[in-house]
Amino acid sequence: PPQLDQIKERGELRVLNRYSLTSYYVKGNDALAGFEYELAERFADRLGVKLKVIVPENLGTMLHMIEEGRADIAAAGLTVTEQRKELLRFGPVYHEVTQQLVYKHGNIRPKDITDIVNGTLEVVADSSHVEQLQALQQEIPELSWRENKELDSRGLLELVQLELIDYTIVDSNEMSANQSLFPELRVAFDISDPQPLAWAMAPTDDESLYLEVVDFFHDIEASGELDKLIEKYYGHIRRFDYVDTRAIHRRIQTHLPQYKDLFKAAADEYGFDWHLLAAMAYQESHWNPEAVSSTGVKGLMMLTRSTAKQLGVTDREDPEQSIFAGAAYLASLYSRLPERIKDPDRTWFALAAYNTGLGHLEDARVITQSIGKNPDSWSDVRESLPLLSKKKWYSKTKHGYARGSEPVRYVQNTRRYLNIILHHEDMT
Ligand code: ILE
Repeated sequence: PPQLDQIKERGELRVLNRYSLTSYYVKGNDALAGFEYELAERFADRLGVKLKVIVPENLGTMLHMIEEGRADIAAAGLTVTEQRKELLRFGPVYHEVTQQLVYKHGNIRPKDITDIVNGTLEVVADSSHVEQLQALQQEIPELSWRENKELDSRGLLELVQLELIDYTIVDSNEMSANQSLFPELRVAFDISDPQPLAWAMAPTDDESLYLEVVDFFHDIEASGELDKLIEKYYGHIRRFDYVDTRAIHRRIQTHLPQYKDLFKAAADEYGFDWHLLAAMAYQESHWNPEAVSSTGVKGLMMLTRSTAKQLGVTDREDPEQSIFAGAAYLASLYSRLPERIKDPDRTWFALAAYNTGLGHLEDARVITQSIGKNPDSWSDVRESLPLLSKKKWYSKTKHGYARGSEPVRYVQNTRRYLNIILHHEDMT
């Protein structure tokens, strides 16, 4: 009989999981919790069977077990990677994460991957992190690392905390979930692009279980349950920390149509691509005209009170006023940049200035020049912006301290949203 019927006859769904704050853990009162655990529980309920969670001794064993069909599903925050796609069948993508290089505060912060070759780097054996390092090693042959078969991400974070190793790599969702346990640990930089997470199954000809999983994700997405779970487990993740692509796809359908004509009109007036204004507004407010932040910025384009005043805005929550003022402000920043900076860099500079102000951006450009890099290139200035939060650097600048990594993320996210919106338009 098909696998799905076998599971129902057996009365038990066998799910592989990992102990991790993002997938499976025991709460103080002995209750079981975890994003993956709760998802699996709902799926078992749907089939009318009991859930049996199995935690293999390590990730490599988990991957073998699922490949050989010794369990039904691996629901463990698994990254969908090229190598794994050859061996496993993945269900729908339910989340995206980046791989982050972690070090301990007080030690020197590595600026990029070449800075870590002299320290000890340890990662979970058989993980997506190993796959990423192997790819990076093609460019940087001296890159080396140890693979740990006993510890999971949390254990490796502990080793960094204890200074037994210098660095580890963990997924961004796990880093956020564990951050409060390890307040001294810091993310140095992302070592991967955003990568999808999904459940894994055996790649058999029998698709019965797979199709049920697809329906399940479709249903919990439509009912809003998936969102609630994501909010419950990842809700504390800060506004800039990750790009939730599922959410934007949904809001492109539910929210964007109401504002599209305003974006187009403002874009025409100020000479921008309307998709860019839409992407900024998404980054700013998720297209919620009443959005407010703790720093007092407000509305679709998240204008500060003073910017709004300068631009004659009487009601920051009014979508039309907000969009036109946001576009006008962006246009004025764009025009005040040095003539010789051409697009696309010019646009990215204007976006960065929208987030942090022209003064701080100028400071970062001065730093960029002082270290022999090109102050007119966004990819060079992007490297210098985070220095504005370091005393050694900001003490010498004109405008002083700034959380310089914010504009970098702002530009990065907005560009991602821009691509998604453009792509979406192509398909409709
Ligand atoms: N997402 C990562 C992977 O799939 C985790 C590594 C599970 C600890 O390899």
